[in-house]
Amino acid sequence: MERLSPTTALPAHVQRPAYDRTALTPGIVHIGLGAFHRAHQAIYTDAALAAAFGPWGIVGVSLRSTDIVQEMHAQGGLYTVVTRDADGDSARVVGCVIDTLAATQERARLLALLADPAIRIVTMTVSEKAYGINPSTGGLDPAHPAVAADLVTPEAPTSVIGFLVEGLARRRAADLPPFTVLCCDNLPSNGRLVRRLVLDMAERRDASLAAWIGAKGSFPSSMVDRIVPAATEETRARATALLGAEDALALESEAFTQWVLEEDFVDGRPTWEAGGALFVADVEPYEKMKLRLLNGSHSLIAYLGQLRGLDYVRDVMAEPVHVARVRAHMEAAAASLDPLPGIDLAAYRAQLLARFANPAIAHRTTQIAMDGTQKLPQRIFAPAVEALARGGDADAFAYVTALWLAYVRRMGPVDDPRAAELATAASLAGSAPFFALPGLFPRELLSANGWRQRVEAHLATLDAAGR
Ligand code: CS2
Repeated sequence: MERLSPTTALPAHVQRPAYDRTALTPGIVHIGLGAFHRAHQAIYTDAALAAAFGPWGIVGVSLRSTDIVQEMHAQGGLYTVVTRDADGDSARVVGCVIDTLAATQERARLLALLADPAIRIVTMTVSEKAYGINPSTGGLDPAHPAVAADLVTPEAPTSVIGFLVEGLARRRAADLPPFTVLCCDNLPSNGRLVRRLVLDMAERRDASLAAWIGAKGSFPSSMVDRIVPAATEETRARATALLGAEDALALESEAFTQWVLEEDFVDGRPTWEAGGALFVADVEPYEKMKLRLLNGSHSLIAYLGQLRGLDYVRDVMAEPVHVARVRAHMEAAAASLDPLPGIDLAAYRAQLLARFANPAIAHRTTQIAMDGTQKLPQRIFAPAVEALARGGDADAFAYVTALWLAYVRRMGPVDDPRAAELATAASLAGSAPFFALPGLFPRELLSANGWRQRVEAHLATLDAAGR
């Protein structure tokens, strides 16, 4: 069968780029070419280009893998997103990723692009662990392997922050304005966080560079949301059936999508609102809502599922006793939030329950369970601290923590950048070795009256149940 390419004659029911792709020139570098970016930001960009065409083609960068780059080249940058919900499947071919490159093989080309005045925005989805955050300080961790390497040879970067800093240094040297740095990962105040990391690395090489970035740079925060499971053979088979052509890069996603951004761009942006993006003055309340209600519940579901042998989120949601747990968690998470004008939290929560239960979406609990040390601080520990400060018992958060510890103990070694430390902690008796891991648990939780005991009590119940 034919492979999807720009010359494929697509069936009428397949949505396709509604603009002249051959006239599109690069304006955005995106770092992290995973499924999420391709089913989220790229779709907003396609919608923006259809509504108001402009020089906003995306150059997609893969930091580590080279396979995705080869596949993208083979399909002329095109790929399909199949949206799956109760109304059935629909396919959309996305066209705005006009070039791709592998950072490990084409570092010089990437650095040249970052210094090209045509590139006005650099976006990223590289996952929580790639930023090199020191959990104790919230600043840059100079011991993170890629960060450590970049501090020695900043002109030959390997880390995402290293590329941003070297790119900005080259622009300053060329007397160009900086590019806007737009983080699209599930981190709290993600713009401010990345700004701090960039300034931290810049400061270590040249204080005047840090001052320039501090004065001229912009780092809007953004909240991103769409459930996009890792693609499988079935995903590709479904896309092939809809397209009548083979697509090695096909993805599937739920219909729901949300993007909330701060309006703070140095030098313009695509009209992403055409795809439904919301521009607001302060993204933080939206981020908190999403991290605590969606992602926090997701972590609960993932560890419950892992301990009970349930492979998919929808399997966990098929059991009323687990749904009751999810509801109780959402109740506690919602109580940790300030009211958000215009947002009906009860409706948001009801919608989340339906999204998690979507029978057409096969979202693996293993995928969400990974990297717990990078995810739980903002999803579980931060709301726990605030709940305690408001006089609550933060028991719901103690429960998820216990599930995670039970998961690490029983299913280890787990997929986590701190896997070795977790394995050591798991080999020792009790939960104390976990609580002693540097920078993981906020001090307020460790010193809170009775919270650790709650975790231990839940853990004892889980151990007694043997599952
Ligand atoms: C998930 C997220 O893998 C995870 O940790 O919680 O990827 C989640 O699916 C997205 O944030 C949804 O927007």
